[in-house]
Amino acid sequence: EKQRTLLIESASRFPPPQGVKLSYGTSGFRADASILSSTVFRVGILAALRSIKTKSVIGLMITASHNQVSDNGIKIADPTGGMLTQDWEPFADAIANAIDPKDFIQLITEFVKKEDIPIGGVQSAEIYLGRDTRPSGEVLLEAAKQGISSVVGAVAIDMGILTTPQLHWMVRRKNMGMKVSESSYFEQLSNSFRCLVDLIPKEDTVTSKVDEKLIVDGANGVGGEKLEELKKLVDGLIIEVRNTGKEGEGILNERVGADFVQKEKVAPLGFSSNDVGISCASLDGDADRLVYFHIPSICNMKIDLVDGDKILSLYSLFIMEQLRALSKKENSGMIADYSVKLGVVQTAYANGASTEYLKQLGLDIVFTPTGVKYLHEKAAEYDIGIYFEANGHGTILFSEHCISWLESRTNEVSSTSKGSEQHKAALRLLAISNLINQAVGDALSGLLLAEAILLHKGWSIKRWATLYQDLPSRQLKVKVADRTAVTTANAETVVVKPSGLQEAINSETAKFPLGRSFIRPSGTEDVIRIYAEASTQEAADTLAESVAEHAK
Ligand code: NG1
Ligand code: ZN
Repeated sequence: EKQRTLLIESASRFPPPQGVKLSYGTSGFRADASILSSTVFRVGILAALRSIKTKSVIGLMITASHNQVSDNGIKIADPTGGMLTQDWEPFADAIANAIDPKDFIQLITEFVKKEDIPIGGVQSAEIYLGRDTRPSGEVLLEAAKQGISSVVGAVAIDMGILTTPQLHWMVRRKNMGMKVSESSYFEQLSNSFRCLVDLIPKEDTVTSKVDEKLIVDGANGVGGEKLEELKKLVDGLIIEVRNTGKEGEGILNERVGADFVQKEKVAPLGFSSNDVGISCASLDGDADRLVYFHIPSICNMKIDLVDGDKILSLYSLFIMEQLRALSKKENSGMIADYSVKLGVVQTAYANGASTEYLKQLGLDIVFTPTGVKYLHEKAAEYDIGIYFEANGHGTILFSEHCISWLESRTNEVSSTSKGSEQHKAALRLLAISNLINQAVGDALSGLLLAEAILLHKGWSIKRWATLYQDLPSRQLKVKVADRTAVTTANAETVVVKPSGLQEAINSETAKFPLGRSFIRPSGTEDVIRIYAEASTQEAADTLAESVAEHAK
């Protein structure tokens, strides 16, 4: 009863917006910040319930990633640091859209009963709150706190301004019983980076000139300022951060950031012809996406893009090399007694040339629908699962079994086999598992891993970019009244509804050599997205446009 009164009282301070329907989607709720207070308040309640139910710390991140600065959003980090379990998404949708306060209270009461959540019992709730640098973040943070404190026994802990992956990392680590702070995050990243660098064979002659420095576009968001912190702890890399979001540097995500760079294939603001030939990288607004690029010519600001697919390819190549070293018999007698199952997860947006390249490496490749939750889940089925979206969101997951096997490999070795190639390979894989974020894609840890591998291989970004040649591609979107009218199958590669549309796409695609095209409803915007690739840019453009005509 006390709980009921508390909820009614606090809910009355956050009336829901009229005439909008929100959906939890693949990245939580996102909308114009001005209409989000009630949603964030309600998600605060949900997070408290989730924390009581799972007897674990839950995370709430206030961010709208690469969206424009006037937008904001909220997403939930589950106990393992991953996305909210899909079975709770319908409840999230229901409470966010309940207009009548009575309906709202009833939804909660029913859900608590159905899920058997012991509110007011011995189990307390703890929620970590993080937010990006958006000005609307503070007001929304307050709404989240009020939502949390309207559940009896729930406590909100404000972790301050963070990247999305930092918050997920903290939730995961806390639930593993470890101490959590931002400095422990930076230490873990920089220590494991150093470990990888120390393991670079000294005798290897560097065949090509390694890039002297890396320029990083921080999208005028939270990632730039965090990278400034991290780089102080990292020896052996020269990193120049631009678009840090400091006064006068520019607007969040406006012609800057990983999303802009990957979609437009031009250099972000703040880069000029002085940067031709230099290795560059771009983060998105909450630093969970990373792409690399270099500007080949002073004539225009077109870039040679190293996207998520190519980052995935670099990681895969390096990990395969380590696994190969591990399975080699050496005099030490140490042999791999278990074969590590390595898998790669992509979506239909992966450039066809990347998939071809990975196949040639002999890798096991699987496709899932767009959305990190699908890729992550699939990657977790392997001993080592690498997933990336072309847009630069991805990470590498190591199974517990694989980690303990690697640990035993490194511990058991006799003094004679210390320093053997096998021993080093095991140490490298362990360092990667510590460096790369096991909760979600993380631009900062991803960047350090890419840099470590480039140093190891003595590769420049130009060498990396030539691993394979991307097929020309084009992405378009068309605004539609109801995006749910389109449904797809086979990891979004085939349209099921409306009927006849897939046949139309097939006949357009057949007109172009190496043609491939698909459409799907966006999970984050009211649009249908169109993707096309073909042997030339003109062909990809034409194909995308003609498919878009059919989608309208
Ligand atoms: P939607 O709007 O569903 O296409 C976009 C990205 C996803 C993912 C989500 C979450 C593309 C084509 N789509 O989803 O990959 O990152 O945002 O932020 O880049
Ligand atoms: Zn993001």
